[in-house]
Amino acid sequence: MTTNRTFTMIKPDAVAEGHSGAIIKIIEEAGFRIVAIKKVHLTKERAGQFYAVHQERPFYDGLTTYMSSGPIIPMILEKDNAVADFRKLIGATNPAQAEEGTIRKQFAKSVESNAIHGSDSDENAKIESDFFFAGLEQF
Ligand code: DGI
Repeated sequence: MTTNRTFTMIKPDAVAEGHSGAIIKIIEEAGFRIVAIKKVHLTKERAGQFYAVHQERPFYDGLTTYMSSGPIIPMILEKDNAVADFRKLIGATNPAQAEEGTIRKQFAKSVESNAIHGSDSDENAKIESDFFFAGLEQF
């Protein structure tokens, strides 16, 4: 993958409440091209694998229960400076600290149910993209 790609997923609360279209519109209007997209429902075990880095944290059980509570929409996105620009577009993990105009400010309900994910490095973008998408899907 080039360094101009990042990985995102619209999380269960935002999908269930019908915000997927609005969120995708914001992402495209910010200049990101959708490279790959699908809708999946993770098991708690698969959600746990995705967030394995947090397995010792007190919020891990709640996080994996939440992430397996309904369908999500994973996507690979492409744009210059994709990782940093996308983190800026989604805003802080805790929506109470997210800036006006960010996706989390508009759609996140809490630090856990925070509407959307964005990779925090090029390396993780690649790992996370490969977690959800086969090579043939990443065009
Ligand atoms: O990259 P982010 O999603 O912004 O944040 P992260 O990678 O540090 O954490 C991954 C997810 O774990 C985050 O989107 C929500 C959850 N999380 C992180 N910190 C906390 C948390 N959940 C709770 N309840 N409390 C936390 O302090």
